[in-house]
Amino acid sequence: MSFPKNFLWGGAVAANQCEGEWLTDGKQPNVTDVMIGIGSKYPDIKWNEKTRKYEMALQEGKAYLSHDGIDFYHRYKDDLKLMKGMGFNCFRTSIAWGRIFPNGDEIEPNEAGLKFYDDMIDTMLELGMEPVITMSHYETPLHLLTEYGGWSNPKLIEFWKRYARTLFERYKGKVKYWLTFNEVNNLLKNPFVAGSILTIDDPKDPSDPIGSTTEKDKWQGYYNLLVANAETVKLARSIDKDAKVGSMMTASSVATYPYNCDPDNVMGALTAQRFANFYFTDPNCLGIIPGYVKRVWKEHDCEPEMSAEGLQLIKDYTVDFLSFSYYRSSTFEKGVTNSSDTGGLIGKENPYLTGCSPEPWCWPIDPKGIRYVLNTYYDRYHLPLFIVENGIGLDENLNEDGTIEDDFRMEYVEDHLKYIHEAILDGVDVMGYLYWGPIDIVSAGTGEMRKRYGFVYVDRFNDGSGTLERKIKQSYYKYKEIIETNGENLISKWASE
Ligand code: BGP
Repeated sequence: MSFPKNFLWGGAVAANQCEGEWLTDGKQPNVTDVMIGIGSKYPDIKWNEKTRKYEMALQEGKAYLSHDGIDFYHRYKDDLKLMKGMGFNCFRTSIAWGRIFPNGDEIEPNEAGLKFYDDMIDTMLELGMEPVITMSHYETPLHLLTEYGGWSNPKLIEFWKRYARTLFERYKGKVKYWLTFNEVNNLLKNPFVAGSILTIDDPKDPSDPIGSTTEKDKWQGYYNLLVANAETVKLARSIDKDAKVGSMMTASSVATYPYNCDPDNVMGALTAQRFANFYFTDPNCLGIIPGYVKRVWKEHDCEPEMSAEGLQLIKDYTVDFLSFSYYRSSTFEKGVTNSSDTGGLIGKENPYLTGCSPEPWCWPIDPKGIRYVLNTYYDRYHLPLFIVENGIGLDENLNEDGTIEDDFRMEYVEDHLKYIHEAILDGVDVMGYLYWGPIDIVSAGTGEMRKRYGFVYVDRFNDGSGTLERKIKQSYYKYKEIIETNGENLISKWASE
């Protein structure tokens, strides 16, 4: 059995990690713009630090490589041609909310920002690539945090609706696939990027009027984001009948395995899956707020303010499809706290997995986990599933002759496609596969350039130097062959193994 006929093959990036020109044509900072990156020029930030830090004001002498990105802002036409060169039939990027509503709370959109995306979307369509647009990829305008306290404030729902309406009206008939909030289920683990909500121990100015954020603020943000998601579906249906709206999750944590058959570990793994994933996917896909969430509200006295109208919206306007990122799996053992980063949860090391990405990132590699995720989601929701991120970050340098051999990357891709294919054989409706970072971009987790995902190399380094020249890696031709044959080359290879 083959990959489906109209399978969406392509790659995905995010505005804040590639565009640069972070304050051009009226744009104001978004939350990720104040996140400090890791760079060798900046000795106080260690290479092995895993997570970017942020300060509410920019710090002198610190690295913000994302402010210039890979200059996609000026080079997107050529970059998109390179993507088409691999045969992509779709391309995922985000619209930076702050280019359209710079502070988030304006009444009228910023025409210069819209114009920029008009051209970019038209370029994709001219090249025969379906645009897949993330409406907010960790890109809430910073002003909505400093002025309103982020998503804990219900006013953001109104601002969001204005933004969503603007996009749907402008790109009606052009953009068919919309993703609402990137990895929104990171809210509890990383409220700053996923919900522009500060937590109690976050660094901030003591005179900050927002004050400490409580559990209740997080859950209020949760409810507001659920309503905003439903409002988005409702708006899309009323404006563009052909548009499809999906929510977007980090799904690595669905593959949280019990460390062993100790019933506490089995239940613990389920609890981890619930509070890292299903607490968002159940309302987005089924229209219900699960009982285990309500139990937490009750026991910890943190029930958000809700309205009958909001709950009805959540019930009535569920998503058309579910999209997700998958990078790796994790384990649950009682007594071991699961931490997390952009790749998903981190638990006790799984002795059955042998590979991982290189130091200092060391993300375990588990291609079978993607079959588990696809089946788990499909059994639960029976909705089309869209893999919109999967890939591996490597520390790569050009050979003397200007080439890059990245067989390891292709092994990663092929192994994951093998288990995606298995899930398709299991009967799962898989819409497509988008490789994360098909061109080198700034890392979301560490803010560095050194962690390269691309099939296309970009000459830019952690100290900010580089010509920004693009160079094709060997994987480029291999991914092209997979797309050209709709995966048949791999299916024949697997059959002969
Ligand atoms: C996801 C994010 C992406 C991204 C990717 C890889 O969580 O949606 O923005 O960058 O992870 O993470 P990193 O860039 O930290 O390697």
